[in-house]
Amino acid sequence: TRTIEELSPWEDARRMLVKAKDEGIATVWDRLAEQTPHCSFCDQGLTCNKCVMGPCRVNPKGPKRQLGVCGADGDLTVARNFGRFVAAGAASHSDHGRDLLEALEAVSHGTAPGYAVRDTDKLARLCAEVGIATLGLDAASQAKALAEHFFEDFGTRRHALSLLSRAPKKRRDIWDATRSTPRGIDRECVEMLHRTHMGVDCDPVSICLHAARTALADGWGGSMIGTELSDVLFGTPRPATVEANLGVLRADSVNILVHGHSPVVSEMILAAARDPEMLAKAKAAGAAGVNVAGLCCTGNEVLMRQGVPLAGNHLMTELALVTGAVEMVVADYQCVMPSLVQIASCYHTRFVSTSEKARFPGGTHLEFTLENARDKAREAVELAIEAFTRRDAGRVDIPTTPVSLRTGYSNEAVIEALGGSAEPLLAAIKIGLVRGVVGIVGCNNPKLPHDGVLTGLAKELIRQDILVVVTGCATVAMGKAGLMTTEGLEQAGVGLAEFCSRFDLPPVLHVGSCVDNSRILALCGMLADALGVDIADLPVAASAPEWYSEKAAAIGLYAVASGIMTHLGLPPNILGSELVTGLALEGLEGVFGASFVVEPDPVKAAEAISRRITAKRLALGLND
Ligand code: NFS
Repeated sequence: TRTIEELSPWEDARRMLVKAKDEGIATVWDRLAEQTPHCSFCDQGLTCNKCVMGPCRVNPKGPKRQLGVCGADGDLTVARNFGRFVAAGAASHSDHGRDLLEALEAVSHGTAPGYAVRDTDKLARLCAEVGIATLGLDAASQAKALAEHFFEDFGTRRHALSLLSRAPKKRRDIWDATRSTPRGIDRECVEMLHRTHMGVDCDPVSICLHAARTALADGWGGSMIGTELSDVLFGTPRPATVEANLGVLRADSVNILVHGHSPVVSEMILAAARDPEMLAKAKAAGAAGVNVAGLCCTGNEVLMRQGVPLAGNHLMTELALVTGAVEMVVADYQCVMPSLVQIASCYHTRFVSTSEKARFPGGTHLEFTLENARDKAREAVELAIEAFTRRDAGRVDIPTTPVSLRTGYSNEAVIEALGGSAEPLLAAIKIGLVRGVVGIVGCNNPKLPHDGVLTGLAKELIRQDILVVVTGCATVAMGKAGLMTTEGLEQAGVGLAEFCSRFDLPPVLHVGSCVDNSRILALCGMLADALGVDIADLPVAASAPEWYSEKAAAIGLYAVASGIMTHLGLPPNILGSELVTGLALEGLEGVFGASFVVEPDPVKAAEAISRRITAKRLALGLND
C-alpha cells in the first residue's frame, strides 16, 4: 500500500485523506488497492463480451484459446474494444454538445426562460462562418438558423461536418484520402457500434481508422459545437483572476459544489445562488451567504466565464465532501463518481442529480429541463440552505488557503491579449523565443501520483520555452503548482518569460473545459493557415498525462488524427495486440503525420515532446 504522501502532493488532499481514514470513509484510492492486480486479459484488451457465445478471453500466444468462439483473434478483439471505447468518449462529448444545441434552439423559440444569447457577436460570426446570411435577421432568428444547421451535423449530413473548414486544406485532403473525414457526428459513433458487432468489420486496421474518424467527429464536431454554443449562450471567456483548491469553501457560508460538465445546469445554479432573495434566506438560516464552487469540467466552464472558484479536480471530488463543509453537490453528467452519493450520506451533504440521463440512486433527483431550470435551480439552493442548518460544525475542516490563477483564455481573448492578431505569437515561434505550444489536458488517475505527471511535465516544458495551454482537470493542478499567474514565469525559460511578460500572460494558459480542447484544434488550424502549412508541420504537441476516461481516449485520438503528436501517461487497454499497439505508437505517423507516445515519467515525456518540437522547427527552417 502507498502512503498518503505518495498519493497526493497537496496539503488539502493529504489532510482530507487523513480525515477520511479517521472517519472510516473509503476513497477511490482504497477501491483501486482492492481491485489491484487487475485482470490481465482485460488490462490488455483481450476480453470480449460482445456476444453470448462468449464471453471470451483470447490468448494470442496460445497454445489454447488463441481465438474467441466466433474466431476473432487477439488483434481483432483489441481493435473492437478500442473502437467502442473511443466511440463512447466521442458520444459523451457530442451528446453534451447536443444539449447546448437544444438550449440554443429553445432560446430561439423563447421556450427557455433564464437562458439567452449573451454573445450576439459570436452568434453572428458563427452564422457567417457556416454560410447563413445574417442581414436583417435578429438574434433569435440567427439562433434558430444556426441550431438547424448544426443539427444536421449531428445526424443527416452526408459528406463532411461544417466546422472542418477550420482545418487546413492539406489536413482535409489527408482525411479524404484515408477515408477518415467525419460525416455525421452521431453517424460515426453508430457506425462504430455496427462495425464492431460480431461478423462486421474484421480488419483491425480498418476499425482503428474508423476510430480516428469517430474521434474527429468529436473534436471538430460535437465538442467544437459544444464550446462555440456555450460561448454564445453564456459569454465568450475573458481573462480574469480566480481562486482554487479546497480553501475556496467557506466555513460561514452555504457551500454548493457544481460538478459534471454542462454549463446549462451550473450557470442556472449560479444565477439562483446570486439572487438577493436566496441570500436573505441563507442569512435567515444563519449563514453569511451562498458560496458556489466548481469541480471538474463544469467547474472549468463557470470558472472561465463567471470567475467561480474551483474547489478541485477529479481526485478531489470525494475529498471535497470529507471537509464536512459542503451542503450540496449538484451534478449533471460525466466523471461524477457514484461513490459521491455514499460519501455525501456520511455527512449532512445533499447529492443532487439533475439530468434525465444521469440518475444516482440514493441522491435527490431534481430533473432540470430548459423550461424549468430556473425554478429547479432555486429549489436546489433552498435545499442547500436547509442542509446548512444540519451541518455538524465539529466535523468541519477546510484545509489550506486558496491559490490564485488566471483564466479566461478563449482564442478570442488570446488574440486580443496579443494586440488583435496571432502574429506576435507566430513571430515569437519563428525566432525561437517560444519554441512551441503544448496542450496538457484531461483527468487524474489514481494509478498515478495525483497531479504529479501533469505538473512535472508542465514545469519541464515551460522551462524549455514551450508555451502550455491547459483544460479540464489539468487546470487546478497547474494552479496549485503556481504556474497560472505571471509569478509562474520565474519557472519559465528566458525566452518564454520574455514573450509572456510582454503580453502580461502566465506561462500556462487556461483555455477551458475538456470540450474546449476544440479551441486548441481551432487555434492550431489558425496557426497552420497563417504559416501556409499543415497542423502536422507545427511545433506543437498534446498530452493527457493522467487520463482515465473514454472521453480522453477520443481526445487523444482526434489530436493525433489532426496531426498532433500526443503523449499519454499510461496506455489504453491495447497492449494485447502488437498490431494495434504498433499502429498507435508508430503506424499512425504514416497515416496522419502523428502518433502516440506513452511515458509515465514527466521528465522523459518532456524530452520526447521537446525532441518532436525541435524536429518540427528544423523542418520549417527555424532555428532551435
Ligand atoms: Ni476531461 Fe477527464 Fe472529466 Fe473533465 Fe476531468 S476527468 S476527460 S478533465 S472532469 S472530462
